[in-house]
Amino acid sequence: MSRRTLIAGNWKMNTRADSAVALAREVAKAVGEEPAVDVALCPPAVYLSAVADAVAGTPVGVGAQNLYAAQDGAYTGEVNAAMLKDIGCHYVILGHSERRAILGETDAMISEKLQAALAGNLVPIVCVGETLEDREAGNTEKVVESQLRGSLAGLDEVRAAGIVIAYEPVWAIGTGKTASKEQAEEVHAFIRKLLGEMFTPEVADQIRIQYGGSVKPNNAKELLSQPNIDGALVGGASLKAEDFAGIIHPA
Ligand code: G2H
Repeated sequence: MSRRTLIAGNWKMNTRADSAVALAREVAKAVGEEPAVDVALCPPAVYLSAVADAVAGTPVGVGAQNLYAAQDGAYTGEVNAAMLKDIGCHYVILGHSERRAILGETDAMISEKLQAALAGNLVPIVCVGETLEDREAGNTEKVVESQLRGSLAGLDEVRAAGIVIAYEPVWAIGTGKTASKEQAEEVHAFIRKLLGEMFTPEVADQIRIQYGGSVKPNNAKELLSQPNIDGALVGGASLKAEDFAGIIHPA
């Protein structure tokens, strides 16, 4: 099974209206008309519309960094899947470790968001990953398994095939420390095996598993060459078009 690589830029809480549009245009230009990989930009929610307009007609997709799992109603400050779809989103990042740690998102909340994303025809990018403490205690697989089983609870096989998983070891996020290609591949292979048990091996074979955590132009190629690494979720290096382009088209 050949899975198409997905490189997504998670801008987190960065950029302003003008710099977001300028960055999106620069990325679209660098990506070209027929990239060999799928590319997505995930700006802050307030700039999604402007970024979607800036990349309209190009192969660059747009994704949100979060959603709220309810339909319209009295949920002050929240944005739902239908609204994201309405303004041109194709993807949505769910359960990023920063939201888990800072905003208290639980696997149960992420599984509700996942159902809402799929019902709204968005492609969810579900993030999992262990802390340094978990890794040093030898609990990486246990933690990742528990996050995956919890976050994907209630998901059926048909829909599972279309989701994206992002493995992001928390100790490698924004720290400049990247998992080695061997460390990353080991966990990606474990995730694929687990997905095979949760769904079927055929479904697991279709699910794209991105790596995230200090991905840069100088380490992207070796990470992306691993058999179970199907893309990257890029934070810091997605904020400069040149660096992001260097990950999309590794030298
Ligand atoms: C991990 C990643 C993007 P960075 O959070 O999701 O960020 O590449 O800055 O480590």
